[in-house]
Amino acid sequence: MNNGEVARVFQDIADLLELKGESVFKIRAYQKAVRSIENLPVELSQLAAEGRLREVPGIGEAIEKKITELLTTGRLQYYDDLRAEFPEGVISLLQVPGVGPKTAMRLSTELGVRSAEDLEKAIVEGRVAGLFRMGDKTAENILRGVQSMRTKEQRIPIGEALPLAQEIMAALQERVPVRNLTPAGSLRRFRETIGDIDLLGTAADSEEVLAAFTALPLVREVLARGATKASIVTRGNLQVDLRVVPDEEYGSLLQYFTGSKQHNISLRERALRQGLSLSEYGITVVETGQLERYATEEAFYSRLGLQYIPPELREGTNEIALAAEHSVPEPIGPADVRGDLHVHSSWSDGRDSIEQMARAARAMGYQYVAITDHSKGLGIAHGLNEERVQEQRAEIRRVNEGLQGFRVLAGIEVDIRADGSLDLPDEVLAQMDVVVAAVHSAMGQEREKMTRRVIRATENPHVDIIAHPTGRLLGVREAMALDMETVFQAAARTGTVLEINAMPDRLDLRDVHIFRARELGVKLSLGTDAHAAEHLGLMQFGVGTARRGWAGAGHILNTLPAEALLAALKH
Ligand code: DGT
Ligand code: CA
Ligand code: CA
Repeated sequence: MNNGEVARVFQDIADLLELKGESVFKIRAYQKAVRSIENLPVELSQLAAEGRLREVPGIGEAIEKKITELLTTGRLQYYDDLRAEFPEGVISLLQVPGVGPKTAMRLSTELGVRSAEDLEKAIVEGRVAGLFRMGDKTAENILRGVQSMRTKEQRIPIGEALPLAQEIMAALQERVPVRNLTPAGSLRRFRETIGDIDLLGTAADSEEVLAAFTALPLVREVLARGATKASIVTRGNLQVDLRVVPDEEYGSLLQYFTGSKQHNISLRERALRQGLSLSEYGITVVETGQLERYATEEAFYSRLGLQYIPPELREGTNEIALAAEHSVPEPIGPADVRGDLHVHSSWSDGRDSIEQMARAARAMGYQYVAITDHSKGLGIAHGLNEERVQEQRAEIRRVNEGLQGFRVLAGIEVDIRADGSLDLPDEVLAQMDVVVAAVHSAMGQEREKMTRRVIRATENPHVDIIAHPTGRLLGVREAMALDMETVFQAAARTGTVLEINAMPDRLDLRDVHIFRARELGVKLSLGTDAHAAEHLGLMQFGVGTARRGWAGAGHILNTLPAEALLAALKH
């Protein structure tokens, strides 16, 4: 069983305990374990083998036992017994927004509903409305929940969601006067995949904005439209929610709908201890019932005695405790990046010339760019052999002469062969400004072999950076079997930099890896892996991911000026 499967089991257990009406305390313990496991950069099986499960926050003796049983037998007696107490499918009903434990039990026992599809059918046939005193309205809410769940089932990569959100915002701005239009939800937090797009804005006339929104050409279906919010489904089958309020309420609204849900729950618990209650409308003083509205998030957090928390950090780990001590770390921002360290040209499989890539990088405000074309082993990518590397270096010298205040670094993306040796001789690598090494073949090797292979590459004195270290492609290819903890240790020991690849289908290292690598003192870099000039702008996805890993400018090598960067590399 992998971590995701184990987390799933504990999530089910938490849900079933909720159905059973067990103590919040007990339920929380499982939820905490779920979050902890989901964010774990190492496989549980590995920790179990090393007897280190208890080091994971949220894993105590009881949960350790259950994990061990799951890992060794693939089953859990406690889970099976618990499930047997409830009708089949009742857990899946709990996943539907708007369906709580009581409703789920009634739907299941009284109507025999077993799944979200069953539920939708029962609503349409009017059977659900008959079940509740509130009648139609409750059924309608649940139906919306089922529909929103259906579109959310396929999460889309942020690389698709962000441009779509930008397109919608631009179209809206063309049509109606709307201010402060911005993404909220997982998109603002820069999660790698997005369930639905949440947009917020302010306007004097919110109805006018919502009318324009629901009439946009890309709308396939309008799910709901009220005075301050509307939900649509796009032709691409993605749900988009828009909320529009007056300026004075913007901060409260933005805070609430940025989430994450877990962050908001923790925040609400803290507020309650201060006699305050939180909602999308603002902060209510419980004693007096007085509602305070907030125009900015800064003012909102400040009212709770907290430092402002950047959206990418709002995942409900320990950001609130740090904000209370005013010690939330300052994450890296887009303006901190001074150059791109992973860029291809038409010398291998890129589209544009070295000069075109350099000029585009300079236009972005960068001070340098590393041209890192593939090495010869990658035949399909027209990888460079020894002679072409020399010719390319001459071309880079020529381009540099024509560019003032900007530097093209002579790099290479050298292939790490199946045995961990490199595809170009050390003498050639020694001449380069930047050597990026990466695995492109035999990606199915078993864990130990793959780990040894990558570590061998880090031990090469010329290898500065390991690119896209895990090789995963979002929704296409799983990460290679790698013992990341050992890779991080090797990188720290050898002074090898690990890349945060900014291509939105890679985002590799990913957020939790960045977090752990940083803790172990690993140096990191950002690279877009651009194969054309317009890809240089993908850096924003790398920066967002770095922020989710709590990386500051000081953790990322290419926030340094060129000379300092070269001095910080291995050779
Ligand atoms: P997604 O859409 O699955 O990628 O993730 P989010 O985080 O965008 O979630 P979404 O769209 O369901 O809701 C947007 C935000 O609204 C969420 O991050 C926090 C807030 N929110 C939603 N449901 C709840 C809730 O039940 N309680 C609280 N406190 N906040 C919620
Ligand atoms: Ca969302
Ligand atoms: Ca939403």
